[in-house]
Amino acid sequence: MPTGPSCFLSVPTTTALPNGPFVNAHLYTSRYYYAHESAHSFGARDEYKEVNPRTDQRSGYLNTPNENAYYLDNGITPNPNHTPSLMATAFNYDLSQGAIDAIGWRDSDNDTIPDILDPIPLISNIELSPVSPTSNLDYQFAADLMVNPYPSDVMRDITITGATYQLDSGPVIELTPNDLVWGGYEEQVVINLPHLTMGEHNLSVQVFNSVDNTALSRRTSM
Ligand SMILES: [Ca+2]
Ligand SMILES: [Ca+2]
Ligand SMILES: [Ca+2]
Repeated sequence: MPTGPSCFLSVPTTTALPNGPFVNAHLYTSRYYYAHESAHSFGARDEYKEVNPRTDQRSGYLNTPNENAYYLDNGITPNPNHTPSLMATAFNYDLSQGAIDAIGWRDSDNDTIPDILDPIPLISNIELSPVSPTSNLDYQFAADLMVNPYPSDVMRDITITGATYQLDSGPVIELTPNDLVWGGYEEQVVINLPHLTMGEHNLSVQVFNSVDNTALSRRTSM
């Protein structure tokens, strides 16, 4: 609630839980306050002076900064770019860019899928190691494949749907996850690469997620 006395002193009050699901309002509350509090329900933060908002405060599924906060990161200097907005100014319905980002209305790659539904998967912990100390040309690799949710647990329905690897210029081979079933938030793979020739080898691992985004990771070694 962006003006006058604090939310908790004015009557009737309107409040909302950050990221929802509830808005507390009164039958005769202005539609402006419903809009303001609803934005909180979707992750937007207050931007008005009285609650000392700072531009370094992050929120929403995309964990984006409160760009239109009244104060800069230090909490003392007024933000020169601060403008009237839904989250700052009573009866103003303009969403600042900070609020738009927090709500998730951002499409960084312009493919019409908003960022919150369009993350790139991650490949981590690719390890190449001899199968045993006595078989130094028999290698195996292991990798962790995971969805890349922005730092929030609000939405977790994007999954890993598959992965491939390619050794040097050989064929692209589909991987099977250790638990045999794709479709988790995280999957692990371990593949044996027996009887490699001496010298340098290139290993590529590609992973796919359920929104058709892929990540490719290359490793040269051995
Ligand atoms: Ca997109
Ligand atoms: Ca995309
Ligand atoms: Ca699995």
